Amino acid sequence: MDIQEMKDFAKQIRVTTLRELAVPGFGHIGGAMSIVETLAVLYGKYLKHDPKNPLWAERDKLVLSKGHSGPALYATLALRGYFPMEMLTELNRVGGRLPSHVDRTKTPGIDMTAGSLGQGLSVACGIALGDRLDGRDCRTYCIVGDGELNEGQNWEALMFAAQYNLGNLTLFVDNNKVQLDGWTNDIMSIGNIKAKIQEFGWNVLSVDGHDVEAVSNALSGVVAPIPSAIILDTIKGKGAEFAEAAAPNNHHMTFTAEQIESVIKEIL
Ligand SMILES: Cc1ncc(C[n+]2csc(CCOP(=O)(O)OP(=O)(O)O)c2C)c(N)n1
Repeated sequence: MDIQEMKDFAKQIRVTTLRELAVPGFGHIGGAMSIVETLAVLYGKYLKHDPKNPLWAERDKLVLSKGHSGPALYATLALRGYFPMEMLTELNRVGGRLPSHVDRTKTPGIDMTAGSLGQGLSVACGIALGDRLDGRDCRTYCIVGDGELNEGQNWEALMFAAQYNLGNLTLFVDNNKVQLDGWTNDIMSIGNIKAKIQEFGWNVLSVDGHDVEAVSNALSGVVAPIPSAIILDTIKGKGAEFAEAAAPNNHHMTFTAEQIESVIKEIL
């Protein structure tokens, strides 16, 4: 996809995610909306994948470590043809294939089961190292939240990736400044994320996470022999006005079908 197509794809992902969330009437709207542009760029251009063969060994892998943001990834996977669009109605349904937190045993296209925060980057390191040891030419992408970086295991993984020169690993930090119950700066500030990760020996870029062109340009600049991180400056709830306005209480919300439809009208 070119830049305009990726912008259109982002809009489609945002609207599809909102319609998906409208079915149960509750869910993790905030952290889903903040990664939409990143998913559009990954699945629109960069990710080497095959929706008809989700377990293709040579594919690039995506670890959505902030697994509660599944609704946006499910919408993306459905739009790319991993499963029928009608399956999106199963979100958050007991026994359904789209659980509230992503699960690789339930949904085609999910590469790691997540929900217990802080573990994804370690798993991504293992996948990237394993691909390299097996001679596979593929990349691993991992998305963590800024609040999630409060978990110490991330910092072990940052050291590990630098030590083993995991140039085939790209980390996205969705820096939407909010976590479950407040602003990250008020709960446990992570300070200058860029400087910290750089100091761990990574190649680090910072971009507006809602600017498709900027995210795309950042991704084209991550061909380094060392691991790369892209810090995404984002807004929790982006595009869903009622959710944006509720920050920092917009992690998990209830909403009406009317609220969702009026937001969709604004987007379209
Ligand atoms: C180990 C662990 N501790 C606590 C939680 C509860 N929890 C779920 S989401 C969340 C906040 C995450 O914040 P952030 O990573 O910034 O996510 P985002 O704002 O992007 O949704 C917390 C504390 C969890 N899922 N796992």
